[in-house]
Amino acid sequence: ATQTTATVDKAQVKAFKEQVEKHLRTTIGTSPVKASKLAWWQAVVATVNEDIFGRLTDTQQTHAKNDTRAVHYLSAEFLMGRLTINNLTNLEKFDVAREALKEFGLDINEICEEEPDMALGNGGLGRLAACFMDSLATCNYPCVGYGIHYENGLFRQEIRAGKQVERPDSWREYGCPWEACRPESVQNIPLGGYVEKQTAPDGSQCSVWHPSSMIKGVPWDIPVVGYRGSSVAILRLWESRSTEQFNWDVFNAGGYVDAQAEKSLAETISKVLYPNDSTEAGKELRLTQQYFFCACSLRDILRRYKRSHHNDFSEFAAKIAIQLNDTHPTIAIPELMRLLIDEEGLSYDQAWDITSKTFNYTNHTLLPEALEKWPVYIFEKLLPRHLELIYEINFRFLNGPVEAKWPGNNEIKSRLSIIEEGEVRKVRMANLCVITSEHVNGVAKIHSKLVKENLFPDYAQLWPNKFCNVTNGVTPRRWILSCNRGLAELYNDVAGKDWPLDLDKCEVLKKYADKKEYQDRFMKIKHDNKVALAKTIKELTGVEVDPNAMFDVQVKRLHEYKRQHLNLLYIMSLYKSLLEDPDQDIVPQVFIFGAKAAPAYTLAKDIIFAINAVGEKINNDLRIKGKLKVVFLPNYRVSLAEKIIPAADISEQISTAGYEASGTSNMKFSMNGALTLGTMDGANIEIVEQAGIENNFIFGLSVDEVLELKPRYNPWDYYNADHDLKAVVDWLDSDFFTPGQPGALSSIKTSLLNNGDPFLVLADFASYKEAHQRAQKLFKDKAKWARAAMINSATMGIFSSDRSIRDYAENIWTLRSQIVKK
Ligand code: 26W
Repeated sequence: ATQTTATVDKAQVKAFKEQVEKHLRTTIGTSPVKASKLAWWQAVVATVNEDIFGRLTDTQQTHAKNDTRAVHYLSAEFLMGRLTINNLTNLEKFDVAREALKEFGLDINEICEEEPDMALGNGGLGRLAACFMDSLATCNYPCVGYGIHYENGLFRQEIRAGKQVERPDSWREYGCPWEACRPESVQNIPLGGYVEKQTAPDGSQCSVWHPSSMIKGVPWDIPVVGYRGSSVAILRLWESRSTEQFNWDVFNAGGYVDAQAEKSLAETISKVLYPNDSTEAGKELRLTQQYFFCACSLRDILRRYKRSHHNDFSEFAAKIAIQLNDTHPTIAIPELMRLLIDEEGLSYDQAWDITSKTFNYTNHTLLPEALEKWPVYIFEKLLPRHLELIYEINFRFLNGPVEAKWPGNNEIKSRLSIIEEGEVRKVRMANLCVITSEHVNGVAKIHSKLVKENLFPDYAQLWPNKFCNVTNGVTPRRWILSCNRGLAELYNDVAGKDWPLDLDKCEVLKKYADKKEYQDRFMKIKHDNKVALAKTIKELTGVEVDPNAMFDVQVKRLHEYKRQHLNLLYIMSLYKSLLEDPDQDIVPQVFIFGAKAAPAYTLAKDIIFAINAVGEKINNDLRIKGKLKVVFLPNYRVSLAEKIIPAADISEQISTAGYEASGTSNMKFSMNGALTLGTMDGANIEIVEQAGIENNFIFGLSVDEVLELKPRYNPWDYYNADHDLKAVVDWLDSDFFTPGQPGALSSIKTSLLNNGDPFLVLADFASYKEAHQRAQKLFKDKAKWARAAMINSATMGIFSSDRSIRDYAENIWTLRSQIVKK
């Protein structure tokens, strides 16, 4: 966040100053002379909270009074990042706060650096949930976000000798001043034990669950402030604690001490976020986490519903919509069935009628290894009653709709079954979601098509209208207004001040895209952002980079399908050609990476090591005269993204076509005036539909071409046919980049040649190189580049998450926005 030139109301500054000083003394217990930066930050938050909590109460009272339908967004991840600048911005108090702190001799950006990121998510899916909360609040939709109050968020990444080292991230070690504990809404959640079959007097069978333990769920509320304070939504995160009767068996046997020791087990549940963003390890604790937060959330929803409807459940589906953010909260389905049948006394049919009208499911990935399947034996141990209900749902589905459509077809039945037969029988969570949900959506047009046609083709025949698309979006409040104040001011000038609420307004900038004055202003903003990033790069890595060079950025989780190694191979080939001809006239370039690897994903970690090793060599090679730099920024996270994205010239979006469901950083980069160098995958397709393919650098195989090539693909053909490619792949086997350690980078070569190059890196290499040449050529023409960058930024209106949320509200939730009364 940089300076704005807008004049600020003196009286407001004075009032803010007084509030901060008051909180510094009376809330934090210090004084302006001895306060640390952390204390100042805490006092600023306390000041902002005075505004927020009143609006929160207004919002909740309005919705309660009108008994409005609401959406409940269930997500195992919410990657909120920092909240201070965002909340100040949304309350339109940023400039006031900046001036007030300046009068204390403080720099607001420095003070706000004290805030730890709330990194309760892995990547795209978690950040999407956070953008959606911002849009739900801004668009005044009645909603609650439900998730887990992890004690440790995604690990902090350190780079030691080029390698990733994971460190715990205790984001609330010194308390989080935004959250409020709500002891009045604590829940008790049963777990384990066995199911007893009982025969009722009328001869019917019923099941009674005797759980073996009970866990306490403590809710922490984080207010989410809508833009211009329209409404304040709630993010409710559940923390697990032990109950006194945590383990009845042990307790009853007189095991007082043993039972105390077992306390830690209950408290383990919300301890740590699983750092995998693709492979599912099938860990018992992970299923327990999922069940724990879903069970707490459903009880919370039921409690609120019953406040106005008592035991009449006929209105339930009319009042409650639940969105499942991927399959992680699927267990909410049998849990709602169980609550309605076992606790509320409804019949199976009544419960199913309600449940199947309440849930919707968003799919975020086609990667087979990411589709959650839980071994039946884990269910038997932890959730025996839920397993019984899953069997019942499955039995009725297979013998009802499936038998009717495909009589006697056992092959189709085994494909559609919730249960996967095999040595270890498994529960397929995605199948349970599709069978139960009213709507199933993908997250970009191409992805939704693949979900329907390739992932669930049989279900699509059964229920063609169940499947739909909602293309992802990102909040322009955080991703332009808060993080790129220079660009925000430009938009204020050309589009008026309402563009953060209606991003389509930014399209007027297109009219100025040929005007030198505006091109210069646009590129000056970019340059200033690059100067600021260069400073950050120097601080974090010690590497000096020239802000006049082209900043080429790839920041995202490290995964083979995202192909950071394709980028690396290209850098090596560029370096090779510079060594061969150091005087060639190329645009100076800085390649910037940020990426965390799942701790057990060895090849991903090897790629991080390779980027650092190649970077080390290149950055210190005087022969190439600084024309090329490679930096790996450690610990990529939301707050770092806010510094990197506004400074990018090129946005690398180079996944194998068909593998990146949508991508969301691609949207943030374009909004901030970067040109996309990418494949026709995910939302890239829709981005170039808006901005023009001629204003970006598209390369590589298309989805159809990938599907066609894959079965007969042989990476050796490409390796043997392309001299340059062969040379750089072989370079990985030498000790050129890792002196004294030959073979330290060989695993990448092995995966590309001996393991069949599953993501077609070699097949796309030549095309990728050619796209880079186009980018270089355009970068030399400053006016043309500026024009393309401006058109990209100006045409991203549809990628506001407000549009996504309105799509959900209209097509999936049938939810109306509500005006909040003071
Ligand atoms: C191990 C369990 C697991 C599996 C998958 C954890 C997390 C996942 C996520 C689906 C990974 C993820 O974040 N997917 C991304 O979701 C974004 C938001 O829709 C999309 O933009 C990305 O393309 C997709 O990879």
